[in-house]
Amino acid sequence: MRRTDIRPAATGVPGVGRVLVVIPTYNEADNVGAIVRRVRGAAPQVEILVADDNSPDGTGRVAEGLARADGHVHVLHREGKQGLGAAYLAGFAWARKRGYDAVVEMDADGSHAPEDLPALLAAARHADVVIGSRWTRGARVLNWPLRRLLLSRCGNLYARLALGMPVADATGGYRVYRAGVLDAVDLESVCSQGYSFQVELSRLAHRAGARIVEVPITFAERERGDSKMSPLIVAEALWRITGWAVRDRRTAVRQGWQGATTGRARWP
Ligand SMILES: Nc1nc2c(ncn2[C@@H]2O[C@H](COP(=O)(O)OP(=O)(O)OP(=O)(O)O)[C@@H](O)[C@H]2O)c(=O)[nH]1
Ligand SMILES: [Mg+2]
Repeated sequence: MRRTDIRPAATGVPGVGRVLVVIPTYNEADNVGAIVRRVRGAAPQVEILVADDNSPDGTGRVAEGLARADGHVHVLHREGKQGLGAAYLAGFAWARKRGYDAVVEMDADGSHAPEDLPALLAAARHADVVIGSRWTRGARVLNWPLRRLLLSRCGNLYARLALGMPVADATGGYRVYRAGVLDAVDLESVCSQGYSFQVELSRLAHRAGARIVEVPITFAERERGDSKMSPLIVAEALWRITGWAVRDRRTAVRQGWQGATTGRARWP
């Protein structure tokens, strides 16, 4: 395949800078081409990194073809399936090493509409973290079975109450992180593998004093390929959120309530 565009995204996104959309993939060969094309169409200034965990269905090879044809597309080949959290951390490290000003998280399966990306990037001009939210006014969730709706609503309610974060969709995985917030939080301390990765990053950003805003999105159930969602992933989220809540309360008691509520830092 011929590379049609080898120019770097010189100007980036006004008010935000150079943006890298990280798309983690595991067995998404039927989806990766469409999502990359849609991102390129919706936000031509951004670059894309497909972070593939050596998918047995050949997603990595498909992504290589896309990268050969388009200089805005890159591929990170990882050795094997290590979970969503590990793939994102590797993508963040890749972006920080190359000096991107913002990193976007986006699923490969089409649930996160690239057409919503300009609205998220516009909000990022005045925020450190932008969450594409399924649970704020104006959002739509299409074709999700009742059990998934309930799981997401209950999971978010629990996360909000347990961790005291003013975030409606702390489990959502469609986000923009400005580089400053990624530098400010201790990414080395992140231990989540599945869904709880999103909650853990929300918590770390909130505790660092980040400005977090939520933008309503249209979220749609995947049409092709298999979900990697499992009871183990749900269980991990439950026990990690509970563990952080217990730890936060112990710390608050140790420091005294006053100190704990006024002690949040913000980087320069
Ligand atoms: N690199 C990598 N990507 C992963 C891994 N697990 C999931 N993904 C990707 O992460 C994204 C989200 O995974 P999904 O299976 O869609 O999970 P989900 O959206 O919670 O589940 P569904 O609602 O059923 O689609 C997709 O792009 C997956 O291919 C992993 O272990 N490694
Ligand atoms: Mg999905």
